[in-house]
Parts: sequence; structure tokens; C-alpha cells
Amino acid sequence: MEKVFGYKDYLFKNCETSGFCNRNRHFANNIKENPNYKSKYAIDPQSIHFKSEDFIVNGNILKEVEGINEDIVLPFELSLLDKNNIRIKVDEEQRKKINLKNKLVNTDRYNETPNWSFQSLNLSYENRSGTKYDQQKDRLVIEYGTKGQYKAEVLYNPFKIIVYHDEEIQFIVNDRNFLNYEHWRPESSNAAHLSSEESDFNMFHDDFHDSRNDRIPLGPESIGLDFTFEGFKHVYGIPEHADDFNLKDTTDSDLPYRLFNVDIFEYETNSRMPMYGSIPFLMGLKPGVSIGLFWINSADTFVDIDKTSSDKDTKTHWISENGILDVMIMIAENPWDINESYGAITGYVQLPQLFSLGYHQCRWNYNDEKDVLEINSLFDKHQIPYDVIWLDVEYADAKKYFTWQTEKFPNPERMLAELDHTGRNLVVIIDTHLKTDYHISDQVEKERISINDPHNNTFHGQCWPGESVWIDTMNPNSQSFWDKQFEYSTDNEFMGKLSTNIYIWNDMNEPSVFDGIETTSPRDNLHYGDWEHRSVHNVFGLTFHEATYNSLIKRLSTTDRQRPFVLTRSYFAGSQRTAAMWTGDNMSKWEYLKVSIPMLLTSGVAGMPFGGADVGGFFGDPAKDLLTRWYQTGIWYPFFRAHAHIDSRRREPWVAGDPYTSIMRDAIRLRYSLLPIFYTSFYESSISGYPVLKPLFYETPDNLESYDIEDQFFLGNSGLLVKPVTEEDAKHIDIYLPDEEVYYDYTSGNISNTFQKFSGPGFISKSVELSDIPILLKGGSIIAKKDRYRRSSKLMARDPYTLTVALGSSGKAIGNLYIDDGETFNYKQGEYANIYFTATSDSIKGEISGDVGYIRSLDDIYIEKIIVLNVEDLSYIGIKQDGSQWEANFRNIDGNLIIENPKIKLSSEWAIEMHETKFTESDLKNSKNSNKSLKLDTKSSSPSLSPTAITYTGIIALVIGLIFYKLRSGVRV
Ligand code: NBV
Repeated sequence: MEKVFGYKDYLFKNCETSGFCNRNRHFANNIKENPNYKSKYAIDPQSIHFKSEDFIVNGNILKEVEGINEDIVLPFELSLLDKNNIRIKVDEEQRKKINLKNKLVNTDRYNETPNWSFQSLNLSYENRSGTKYDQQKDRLVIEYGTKGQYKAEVLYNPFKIIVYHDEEIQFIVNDRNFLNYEHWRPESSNAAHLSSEESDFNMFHDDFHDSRNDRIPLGPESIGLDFTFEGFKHVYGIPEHADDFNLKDTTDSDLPYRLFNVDIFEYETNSRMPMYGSIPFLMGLKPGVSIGLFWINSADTFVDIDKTSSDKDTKTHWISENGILDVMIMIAENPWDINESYGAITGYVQLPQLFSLGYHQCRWNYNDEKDVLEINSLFDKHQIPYDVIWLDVEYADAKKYFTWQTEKFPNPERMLAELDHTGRNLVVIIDTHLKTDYHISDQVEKERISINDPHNNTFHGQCWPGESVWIDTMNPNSQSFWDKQFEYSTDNEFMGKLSTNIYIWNDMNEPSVFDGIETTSPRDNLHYGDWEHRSVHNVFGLTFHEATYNSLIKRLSTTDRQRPFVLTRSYFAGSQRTAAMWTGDNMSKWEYLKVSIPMLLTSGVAGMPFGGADVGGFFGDPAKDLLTRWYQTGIWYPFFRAHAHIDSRRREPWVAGDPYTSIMRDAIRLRYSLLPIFYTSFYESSISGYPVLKPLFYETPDNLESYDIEDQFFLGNSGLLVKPVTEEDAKHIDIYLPDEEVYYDYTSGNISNTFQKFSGPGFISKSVELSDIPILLKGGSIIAKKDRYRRSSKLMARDPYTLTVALGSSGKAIGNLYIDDGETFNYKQGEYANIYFTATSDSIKGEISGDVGYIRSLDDIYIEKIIVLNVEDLSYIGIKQDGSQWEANFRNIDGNLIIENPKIKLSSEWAIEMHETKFTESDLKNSKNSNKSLKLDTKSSSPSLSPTAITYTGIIALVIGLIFYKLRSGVRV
């Protein structure tokens, strides 16, 4: 049968048309078909040496090659790292000897991916008594883990690593002998160096299209390796793909999951096609054990997933075009510990400025200053809050970044001041390509900081502005050049004089090259260090947005030290430290709305929680109901931005008219009221790596049924469980409750909320109107919101809080609120506060810990309302704070309690007691005695906490906080 190629098949390689993937699959298939296959790779036991103090084992893997006498020597290093990470690196000895005439290319295997991806190269191992090394005749056995519960057996012949938890096999490296390390060989000796199971497909030239740009100067140098997850049927991660959350079997397809950052035009859903970003990190999950696999490689990579050849295991096969073999294996008893381990290597998300968690209004393009300011005031007219307006490529003169089209934007300073008036910000786009014949690109060329062609001359290609050059942000000299363009100084004509409410969007940094094969840079282009582009392709985008971040840090350090905000389209492992991402050019169709949820769950699992999708869809004009449903979904994206293509009609929330506009307004306002929860979740993520949009299994890692839910999520650790409606004309919706806890209906919309109680595990069915966003609040949670409408998040800073207390089936509830100035790095010097709430059926308490001065500055912030769900009719409620006591005003509606204006300050400890009778003098005395940490000044109404008292209170609060994290993470303590 003739093969029909789709449009995308034609533009982008699949495994068949990619030389190295084709060869590795061929190799693996031959081995699968030959049960007597004997692996060619073995560790030479004589070569093993061991530095016990460093927990590093060195040695050689030998590769036997048919037709030549000497084995290929592959030196390896196996190290034990903190948080139960094991790393194995394998290089190729003979690379140092390669002598290519007239070739400018670096002939080593690329080993610098960690320099960009890791937070620090100083990885340590804290010795524990549980760690043991035992060198045996045929293997090396390493016991590790806090209780010595993990074991890795390194088998010599054939080479394998078997990882155990409590003596049970969990994970096997090279289980199926797919290890394939294509060693260097000159083109002339090609045939002599081939083993019978290998293929010579496209080894020295690439015939995809005519691949006119790729000469493959170093010939075949791919690496392939298989990993078996024993007893795991669920594996997640390896973004970015517009596909299911739980990864699919790929064995029958031409296309394994591909990691290759590309500007993929009109991407398809339900696809393993490569997209703009890639994170080679995969998490395997089963009750009791989670495994993280980090394939540290920035070259073009394919991952085959085999779920069919065994009914209990998942087998994976990883194939990269080149680079050293560098793999980190993480093991833990739950998924969140894996996030912590992965984040300890690549870093946690930076704590974003609060404004960047608000609503972003973007389109390609807001045409001029008048347009921008009109949109700005229309938000106020329609009483819709927003924080950021965006300018796409048309603001710049002839798409020359770092310029303004002066007729359209005559006075950016004035425009920014006007936005600043209501606490709003501007984001402008700066791409990687720089138009030629313009002083910026001229300088890039002159200073030799461009991406170069194979002859080491500046590479020229086509992009938006026409002929362009690309700055090489892998070159250390690029940073100071880049800094100059963002400098806060009168010498900088572009943004030097502008106030600090301007931030940056980095687009097209895959990099997108219109006339390049697969719309990107030719693979034999050269970067700093004479590395070929093929080696660094997937990490290049990260180096670009990181350079922008660093420049903004410098700019802002001369002002108020605000944290930078950078949005990037291309990303890699480690991007979370400096940028937010979005899922690129989606379409105004229901299926794209739907897939946005598994896509963002995936990037959260892979350590990149600050993500969003274009609300409304980039290409096309969404129908009004689709747009409305997209807003109701988008308010949950950690990064919440509406965006639209230049050819689409205007669709700001007021354009559709009522009832749609009112519903979208309600949704956006709901996002704003939940900002304290989003911010707290980001804070938690910034110190632990936990996802903000949290998959259900983080709450119930023992419930296998929850592993397959990809259209619901929790908002961080808040207890809010959401299932946005993503089906057209939905009349009802089935929601999965993952555990036995009570869940209160928290649906936002026109239906008056009765906080009806449900419990699981299992599905419940609810009818829905267009105005409804199905939300449940898990029993045991206390959430803190801000319910007053303001024009922007900045204007909400001093607003009072509303608490909702949802008592759990045990009759208790807990909650956490993190606050700081929301803008600067002062929190790193301790200027923040953590507030812990606890409740039982007859009491609610608040405790605060943190910096004394900062806590004092919160003195004018109050709790204006407390809603307690599911309590008996009470006759009296008393409040105590700062040595005073007073009676609360409350109402009881349908079995829920509403305490109006309790006059509680956030800045000191307080307690509510829900008695049948009033407080007595002795109640008050007892309460004072029971809390020695507070020096209550009964004469004054302001709190007078001594610094030591706050520290003491802080310790108590921290302990409560810790218990809270563990509870929320599913561990019952
Ligand atoms: O800069 C224009 C667009 C931008 O609006 C979009 O968000 C990016 O993903 N950009 C791509 C360039 C190409 C659009 C077809």
C-alpha cells in the first residue's frame, strides 16, 4: 500500500526518515527478533576504580565491534547524589584522537548540557549510614536511601543496572540490550565497522528533503538505551506534545515521542510530533514507588514507549542524535519526592511577581498607543481586572527588535506611565532573529557573537523581518551585549528611559528559521566552542531566555529590584528557573481547549509549572461559547493569557456581549479572588518543585484509578478540585473524587451555591449551565481569598481576606497563606510571612510566622469574612486576639456559618471559639496561660509581639506547616 504522508510528515522527520532514529529502531528490532542475541557491551571489571569519599565509581564499558580487533573504550562514571539520585555518564575515549582536516567543528561528544540545564554543577552526596558498596565478581552492588531501602546492582556482562526498592526490582537500565553507542569512524571505513544488527541508513548524509544544509561532518554518533519500569503502567512527562497525560504506546507508530524544539505551524492534537519545548524527564508511577528518569541530552531525541509487550511493565527506548550518554535515575516512594529530587538538580520555579499571576491581555497586535490605552480603559469600563497588556512584533520598526515604530508609539514613556497609574504592566516581544542591515545585527556580526555557518562565518537565514542573523547566547560575550539593550540608562534609546513596568516575551527561540530544514537552524551550524548546532539544539532556547532574564535582573537592580518576568516559547530542563512558557500557536477549537489541560499537567510534572495556553486559541475566531469556556478553563492556568492571531477578529471579553461577557468577567474575577492561593502555591513550588496545577495522583498516590484522570486537577495544596467544562454544549459533567474525604460543591456560577456534600472515591454527576465552573473544595481545607473587585492585582495589596473553612470527615481543617511584597527579591532576605489556619468543629485559629518588621507592615490587613461549611446551628461565637475578646456577628445559612466582619487582623495570632455560651474571664486567662509565646498587651489594641515571641510562634507555625504539607501531599501523619 502506498504510504500517504500528511502535511506535517512532510515537514518534520519521523523515526523512519530520521537517520539516527531509523538506525536505532532497526538495531532494537533486530535484537528483539533474535532471542540469542549477545550484547556487545560489557564493563571491564579490571577498569573499575572507586573513590569512596566521593561516592563515584569509574571504569570502562567495552564495545565489541565486528571486523575490528580492538574494542571501543567507553569510560563511565557512576555517582551517587543527594536525594537518592544515581547518575551514569558514558563518554567515548577515542574522540580526543579525531583529527579532521579543514573542519572547524569540535570533535568531542557534547557534554555541556548540564552547564545550562543544572542549577549548579556542584552535586553532592551526603553520606548516610545506609549507604554501602559491595564489589562482587560479576557486579557492583550499591545500597542507599535513608533506610538503605534502595539498591542498585551494576552488572558487568552484559552491562545493566537493576534498581530495587525493598528488595523488589523496580527499574532496569539496558534490560533489552538496546544500548547502542555509535562510535566514531571515518566515512571510508563505514562498512567494516558495522555489526550485523546495525544499519547504515543516512550515516554520513541526510536525505530528508534533500537536507541540503546538513553535512554530518562527524558521521554517525547517536546513543540509544532502553529502560524498563517494572510493574509500572503509568509514565508521564517528556513535554512538549499535544497529547494525553499518561504517555501512550508508540511501538506501532512511525513516530515515537520526539523531543526537538521546532516552530510547529498549526500543530495537531493527539500527536507525538515535536513542539516548541522539550524536557527529557519522565516519571513512572505506581503505588508505593515513583521513578524519575532524566536523560541529560540536548540533541534531537526520540522516546519509544512500549506498554504492549508486557501486561505489567512499561518499557522505554531513548535515542539521541549525539552527545555523551548522561542519565540520572531518581527513586522515591511518592511523586512529590521525585519533583524535589529533579528540582534539586535543575532548580525550582522562580517565585513570579504577583502581577504575572493576574490576567494578561495579548493579541497580535495592539496597533498603537491609542489602541493600547483604549483597551486599558475598556477593562475599567467593563469592570474586568487585568494586569498586563502585550505588544507583539508590529510595535517594532520593520520588526527590528529594540526599536519602536515611532508614528504608532510616539511616547512609550507616557503609555507606560498611564498603565502604571492602575498598577498595570506592558510586555513587549523580543525574538532571537535580528534583521540584517541594522546596527544591532551589524554589531552581533562584528563582535562575533552570532550563530555561525560551518565555515565559521555569521549564519544568515530568513525569518519575520526577512534576512536575519541569530545571536548566539551560548557565547559568554553575548550577555554583556544583550544587557546593553535592556539597560536602565538614558543611553539606551529603546527602553532605557522607561519606567520598570515593562517586561519581555521571547518568541521564536527554537530557533525558528523559515528557510531551514524543519524550520530551524541547520544542524551543522556552529555555536561558541565550535559545537555543532545538532548538539545544543534543544537547550538553545533556554540560553536565550536566560540571557534575557539576566539582563532584566541587571536592569531592575538599578531600580526597585523587582523580579524579572520573561515568557518563552522554547524551553528545556531548567527553564523553570527564569521563564514562564506557553503552548504556542493553538487553534480556536474545542479539542485545543481540552488538550491544554493534559499539556499543562505534563509540564508541571516535568518541573515547569509556570505555563499556560493561548486563551481563545491563536488561529481562528472562537464561537462565543467556546471563548467563554476557554476563559473558565484559562483562569486555572498558572500563566493566564488571552492571545490571538493578527487575522482573527477582536475578542476581548466585552466583545461577545452578555451573557458571555458577564460570565467571562465572573471567571476573571474568580481568578483574582484566588490570587492569594495561586501565589501560595507558587511559593510552595519554588521551594519544592511541586506542580501548581496538581494532578489528582499527588493527592492519592495509592489510588490507581486517579492516575488516568487528565481533565481535572487540584490547585496546588489548597484542596480546590476543578474540572473545567471543555465539551461543546455540555449539559452535565462527571467529576472524579479520588478519595473518601468529603468534598463540598464549590461551583462558581449562577446556581446559588449550597456547598452540597459528596464523597468518593468514584464519579459524581452534576448538571451544568454555561455559567458554571465545576469546583469542589476538599474537606480538611481552609482557603484564603480576596473577594473585592479591583482593577489590577497591585491595587488589591491591602485588601481584606475571606476564609472558607471546609471541615473534613475527621472534623478538622488546615490551610496556609504565604505573603510577601509580591514584587522584589526582599523575600529572600526573610521579608515574608506564612500564616497557618487550623480549625475543628468548635474553634478556628490563625498563626503567623516570619519577619517581625514585615509582619508589622501587615497591621492594616484584616479578615473580613469567614465561611464555615457544615456546622451545627450555633448561638454564640467569640473571637480573641491581642488580649481582647469580642462577640462575632454571624448568620447560619443552610447549615453553613457566615461570620461577617470578624475584625480579625492578619498580623497576630487569633482564635475563634464556637461555644454555646459566652467567654468567661477564666476562658481568657486559660488561653493566655496556654500560649506563653504571646506577650499580650491588654491596654493597647495593637499587637506587641517581641522578636523572640515571633520566632517561637514561628517554630510552632512551621511545625504545623510541615504537617500541613505532608497531609496535603497525601501522607497521613
Ligand atoms: O509574533 C507573532 C507570533 C506570535 O503572536 C505567536 O504567539 C507566536 O507563537 N509568532 C508566533 C510568530 C508567528 C506566527 C504565525
